[in-house]
Amino acid sequence: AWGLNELKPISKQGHSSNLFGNIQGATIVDALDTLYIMEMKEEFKEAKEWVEKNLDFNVNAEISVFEVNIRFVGGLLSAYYLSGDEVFRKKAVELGEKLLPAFNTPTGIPWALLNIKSGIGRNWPWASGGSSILAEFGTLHLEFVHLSHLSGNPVFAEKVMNIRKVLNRLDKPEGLYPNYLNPSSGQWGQHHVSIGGLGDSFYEYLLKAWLMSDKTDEDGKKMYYDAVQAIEAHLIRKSGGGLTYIAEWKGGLLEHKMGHLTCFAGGMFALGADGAPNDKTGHHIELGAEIARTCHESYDRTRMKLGPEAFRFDGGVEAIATRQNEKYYILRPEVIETYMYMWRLTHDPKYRQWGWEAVEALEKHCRVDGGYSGIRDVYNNHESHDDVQQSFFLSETLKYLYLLFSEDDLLPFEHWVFNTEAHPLPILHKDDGNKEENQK
Ligand code: DMJ
Repeated sequence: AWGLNELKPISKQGHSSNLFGNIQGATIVDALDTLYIMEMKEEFKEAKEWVEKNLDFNVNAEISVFEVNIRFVGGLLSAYYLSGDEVFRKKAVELGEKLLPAFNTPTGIPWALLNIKSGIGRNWPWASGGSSILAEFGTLHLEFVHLSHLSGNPVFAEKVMNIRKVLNRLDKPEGLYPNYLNPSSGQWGQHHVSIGGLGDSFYEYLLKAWLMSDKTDEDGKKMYYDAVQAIEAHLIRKSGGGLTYIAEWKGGLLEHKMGHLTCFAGGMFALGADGAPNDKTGHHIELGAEIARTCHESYDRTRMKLGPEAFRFDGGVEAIATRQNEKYYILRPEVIETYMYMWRLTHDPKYRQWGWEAVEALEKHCRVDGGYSGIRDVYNNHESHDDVQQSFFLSETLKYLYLLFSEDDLLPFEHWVFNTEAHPLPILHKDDGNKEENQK
């Protein structure tokens, strides 16, 4: 599968997902920084040579703006900041320029899908009345600020600052941000709110935008802590058995379900604890710890000790998937990501123990001849493999595990923030335009 997007580790072929159109090389680009951090020098060199010779954005491809941004732009930016190799900076900026036509909408809220040859955009046909998705247009900020920083062209930062402006003008139901926003009318679509799929990394990027700005982005800070307050009031609940979970909100009604994707929020709450207003630092750490515990329970209550895609707190169950189509595990990182943040911020050894349980389960159930595969039902006695190794397994799951068992001075939080695909980006220090300092 070398040079293709993803790997089918059982059939040992390439796997192509329509998220990347016919841009190729998702796994190579997503894994560059992981190779670098793990000191896999030969492999990094080979991957760099592939990028130099073959990574091509002059293709007729309809791509997901969000996926290409977090995996390709994010991957290239991190590879540049870690290695200093110019090719990665050039390719990141070239790709960023290709994404700019996505913002040609009446409000400047970008389309979800873009043909990078014609510059024509559109939205997912299933998204509420032609809406753009909160977690998609809200997860461009970190990369686009860095694109402006590295290219000297302010246009990238202007595009994402405009998204902020549009959001700030809108009324928020109960202080919450719906998952759908129409890019033509500038109005919300359906009032569905989620800290998992469709919403998740929007909240993550508010906090990280503030951290990445060396805590100068006061707007990002306020939006983040206000949002957390509304989330606590309306979405966070405790089960009868004492497990804290984050429910989904549909027009005021709660669905007592939590996605694997939502488990990243434990790490986010802990990362944001330090800046929490009104002496709430301890409370935010505690919230992170409770989410980590709940997500660990979702793993521990399966036969394979790997968590399902979504688990419920209703109908007499707690932290268990009840629907067949929610029982799969596709090598996602969010639970391990939260263990890594909790470990770094508390040094409670249980997070390393929980991480090690996940390592053992991955080796036992997901390891196959040609790599690692997702599992169709984590409650079953026997593995039914989906034969896909998602590119985020190398960029996120393995990187966060590696960091969980490394010293804190490997990519220290004082200098780096991780984009939502675990690509580290340096904090832009206010007193220092000097890139070398930022690269520490
Ligand atoms: C990744 O692409 C990113 O972590 C994204 O934020 C959510 N989905 C996958 C991993 O589950």
